[in-house]
Amino acid sequence: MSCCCKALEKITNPELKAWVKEFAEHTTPEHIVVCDGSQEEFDRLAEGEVARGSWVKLDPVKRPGCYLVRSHESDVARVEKRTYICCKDKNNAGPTNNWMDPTEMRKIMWDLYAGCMKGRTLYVIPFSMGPIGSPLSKLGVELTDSPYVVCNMRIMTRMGDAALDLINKGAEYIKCYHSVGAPLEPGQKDVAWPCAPMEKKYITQFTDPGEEAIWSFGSGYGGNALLGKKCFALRIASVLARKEGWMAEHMLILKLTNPEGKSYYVTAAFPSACGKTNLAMMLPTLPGWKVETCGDDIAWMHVGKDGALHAINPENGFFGVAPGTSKISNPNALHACEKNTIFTNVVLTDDGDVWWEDMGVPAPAHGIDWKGNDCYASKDNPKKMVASPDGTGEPIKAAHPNSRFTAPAVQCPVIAKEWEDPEGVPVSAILFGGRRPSTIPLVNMAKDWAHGVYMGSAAGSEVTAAVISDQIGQVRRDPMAMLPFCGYNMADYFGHWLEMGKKIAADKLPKIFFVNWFRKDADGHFMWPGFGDNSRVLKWACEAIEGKAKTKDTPIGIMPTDDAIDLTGCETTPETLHELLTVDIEGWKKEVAGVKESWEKFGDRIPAELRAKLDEITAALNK
Ligand code: TSX
Ligand code: MN
Repeated sequence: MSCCCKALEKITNPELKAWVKEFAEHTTPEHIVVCDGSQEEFDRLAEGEVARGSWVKLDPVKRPGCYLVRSHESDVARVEKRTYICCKDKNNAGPTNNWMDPTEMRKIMWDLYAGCMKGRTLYVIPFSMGPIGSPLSKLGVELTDSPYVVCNMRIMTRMGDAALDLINKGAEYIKCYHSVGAPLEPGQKDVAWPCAPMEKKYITQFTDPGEEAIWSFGSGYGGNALLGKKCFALRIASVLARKEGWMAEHMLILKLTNPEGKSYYVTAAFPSACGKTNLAMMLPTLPGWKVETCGDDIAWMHVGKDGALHAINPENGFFGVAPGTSKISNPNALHACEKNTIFTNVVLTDDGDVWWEDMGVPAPAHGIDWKGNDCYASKDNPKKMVASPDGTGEPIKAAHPNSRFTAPAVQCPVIAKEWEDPEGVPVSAILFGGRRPSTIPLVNMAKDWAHGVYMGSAAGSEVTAAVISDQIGQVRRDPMAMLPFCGYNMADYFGHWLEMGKKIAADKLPKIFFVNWFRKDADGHFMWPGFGDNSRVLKWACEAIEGKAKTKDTPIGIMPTDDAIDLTGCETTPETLHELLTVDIEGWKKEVAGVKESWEKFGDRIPAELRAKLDEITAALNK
């Protein structure tokens, strides 16, 4: 790099320019590009990756504007072990986060960044989380040496000139540092997916007031590298939200409209593998009901002038798990990724299309699996692929279980017209949930806000295929589905939730529900059909919001009576529904004890008001 003045001329904010120059001088890239966010820029970068043999352009008729990318086999998911919250006081990170002293971490990572962009291009990505210019949006600038990151950020955020304009005019922004950590020596041939070994990977959030920043090194994948998403919109935003009096949550946002035409906005937080994206785009089986999507992963919520809680989706696209996405589970997601989509680690078919497990279409006769190897339709099981050309042998996972589609939100056929409303949508209901094969009923409404916060703190999923077999059947607690994403002490986060309940107008407090689509019977069969039939539960929730639902008061909350859930046209029998709505008192005593145990690591930092809720439920169960 000779002089970067020309490349940086679009940056008129002197502070931003100085920062980019400093990082460029330290990382020594060959070129610097300030990204404008245009389609031409996306096409140029994508075609560059195709030309060098890294990406594959998919069939322009079947998948216009789409690409397939295969990551390195070691770089396929978020790396929680390598994710740190860095603040002066370790207690502010809390017992659920990895912590390191900020000065120590800056030293380690600054050394790693030295010369790390040699032979590469430094891309400057200005972006907005949330609609450009919305009072609820936040700006960031990611510096990266990965064209994959640039192209994904263009889909997942509002990236480019409009965001840079705001920053040039002096708007605040979060500095996001990223490198794949794979410098190129002169003449050295690049690999398809550059990244660093695990022990050099770091995903770091600096969270002390005024020092909020993200430093990421060594990984090019998803949440490790697309820094607007988990690092900014959840970890950093949760810290800013507490400071500024709002909420940054791991929640979908949906718009539900009843047959009378009345709409409700619902947010929902579930641990991974509970089908959040599916619920966000659901096709209700109840006639006349409609679900439209505002977001599938993150909600930023503020108390509006009207006293109600307003939610915006800070993202611009979906970074969805591909396997399991089918015409049955989520036809709208399939439509969203028909064009202009980046597929990562799925199967490439011979006709230039993609395939993954449980896509709902038979496996292709031949394909290239996520590792780049040939794979073949299984003779025994047309839904699976095998490594052997004769179609025999054990099925393989031809698409990686964490393979993804990155698709623009506007391509979702049921995107709500309000999804980009700069004021956000007023939230009427908040759902928590998890995969709980026993004990937890189909639906249960909190008696008040604090009880709802208790419910959120108790969320989690039962461990199914744990490596450690003695964990099977245990609940892995994932409070508010924020365990990997809360940027500060989770006990303080519960306290912030309680505080927010006091800021929202009493008559506009969202009702809080705990749902469980995953109850199993003695034979291990799912008892609730789930998917579009979840609209039956949402219908009851709307009636409860209106104060018109048939309810029963129970020790654990307010539940539907057996006849309160509309089963018209549903395969579920009244007997099964009765079981799904029965409180298992003994099971619940164990459940509450489990929640209490999960709080132990927080010591006396758990808010007294929350402890009181647990004691209240315990007392009611023992009556
Ligand atoms: O996404 C799911 N949802 C929410 C949908 C709006 N899934 C998939 C979870 C993995 C990401 C579900 N799986 C749901 C659900 O409500 N419920 C279940 C469990 C289940 C699976 C299959 C059937 C019934 C329930 N039935 C048949 O396979 C025929
Ligand atoms: Mn998520």
